[in-house]
Amino acid sequence: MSMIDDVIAKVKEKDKDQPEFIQAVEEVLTTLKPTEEKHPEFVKAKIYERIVEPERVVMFKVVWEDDKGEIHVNRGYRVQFNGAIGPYKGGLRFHPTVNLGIIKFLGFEQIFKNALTTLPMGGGKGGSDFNPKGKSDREVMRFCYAFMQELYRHIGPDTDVPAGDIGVGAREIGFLYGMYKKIVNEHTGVLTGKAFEYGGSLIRPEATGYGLVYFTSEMLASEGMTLEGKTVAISGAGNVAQHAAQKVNQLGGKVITLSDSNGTVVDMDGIKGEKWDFVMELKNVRRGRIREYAEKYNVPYYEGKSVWDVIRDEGLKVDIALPCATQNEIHKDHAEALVKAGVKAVAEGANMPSTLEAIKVYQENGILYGPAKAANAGGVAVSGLEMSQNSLRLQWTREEVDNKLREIMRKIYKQSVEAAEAYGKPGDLLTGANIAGFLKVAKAMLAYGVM
Ligand code: NDP
Ligand code: 2IT
Repeated sequence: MSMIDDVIAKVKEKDKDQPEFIQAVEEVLTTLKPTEEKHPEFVKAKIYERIVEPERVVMFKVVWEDDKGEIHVNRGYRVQFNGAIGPYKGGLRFHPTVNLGIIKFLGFEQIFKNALTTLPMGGGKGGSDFNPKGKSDREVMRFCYAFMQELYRHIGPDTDVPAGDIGVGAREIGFLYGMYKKIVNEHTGVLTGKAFEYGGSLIRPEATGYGLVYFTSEMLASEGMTLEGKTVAISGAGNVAQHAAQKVNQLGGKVITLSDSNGTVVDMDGIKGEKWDFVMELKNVRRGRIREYAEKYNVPYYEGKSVWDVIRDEGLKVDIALPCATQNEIHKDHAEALVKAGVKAVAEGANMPSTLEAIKVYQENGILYGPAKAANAGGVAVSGLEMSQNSLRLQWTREEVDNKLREIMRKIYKQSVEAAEAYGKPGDLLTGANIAGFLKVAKAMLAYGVM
């Protein structure tokens, strides 16, 4: 058994009630095997064993009152996973499925993703099992206030800088930042994803989706292809899916699907122009269900099915798949259906949307595969640029930020390709991204000695 297998076995034993965390550790560490031989110094310093243990886990209760005066108790989390290369950085997720294992998987992935961005950010993640769905704006406000009344003591612009994720967007960041500012009496870059008016960065709302599509373009270019004329399946209908769709449209592709947790719409004419505007209003203003799109435009709606179920069951032809909803949405049978559908590239907007078995199917069938921590790093990259702008006390133009984002996505792709080659896995972007991110963090950890 290799040392890495031993570390994985220990995590499986110690954290056996955290399946998503185990999956993320297995995915990353398995691909790090080629570094064992080249870096005996990492082995000796037990870097592999140290990196799977969070530096700090904060769990707290959040008590709030709904509009009827009823009291609710939720659980809050912040996992400060690894601060070797910069302040902890990563989003907050509000979703009923949130538990410690999910936050740890997200925080662990974030370490390597943030290192890949080339910016100085450590890895962290947080959130709550609070369900914003169906809550009034005032209820969400009271929850965010209560959440920040505890979180504020654990974060800071040079300590830990949270942002959004599922269920946390511009509205929630506004409430959270407002309460932080009130308690601490400081205007600082303690959260990213802020609105432009109070210190946010232009392009941050678009950054994850745009970055995903820039990364996809880099992958396609390696085989002489572009997005022009390609049929694209996108899952989700939230922040990442919306802006991925917008950028695909701008680059001449055709987006034929969107989904939410209730079902999937298929529009073979493409979700663009006024139809895309409708989705933005539906999801960001009215907070409605994607079914309404099918009703308005008279296109098929598949209740209870994911995009990948629909592709499998209806035999749709698709060139590119961009999963942008949640973890483990693509299983082995879905991946096999994507092969049958003629898919050339899968790039992950969501975090860990493909199971380990699905990834194997992509790899065995020569599908171009852009793993989440490389492909969706545009969001946190622009968060890093928001931190820079806050420190400089100025705000860059859309063009400046978009150009920097494009350049960062190019660098992430290049680092991943080069590391894959250097460690004997040419063309394997998963191995390349994991190794490139790991090396930076491992070297920093080594420099600090034994701690
Ligand atoms: P949003 O909350 O804006 O949207 C999430 C979308 O995914 C919604 O359409 C939601 O449907 C759907 N969804 C969420 N959970 C589930 C589920 N369990 N089953 C089925 N559908 C689900 O979140 P984001 O767009 O910000 O995040 C999407 C993914 O991208 C996540 O994996 C996130 O971690 C990742 N990501 C986000 C970044 C960001 O900057 N926001 C950066 C990098 C990655 P419904 O409304 O019905 O719940
Ligand atoms: O998963 C992610 O990278 C995010 N949710 C964005 C994190 C951030 O700090 O912008």
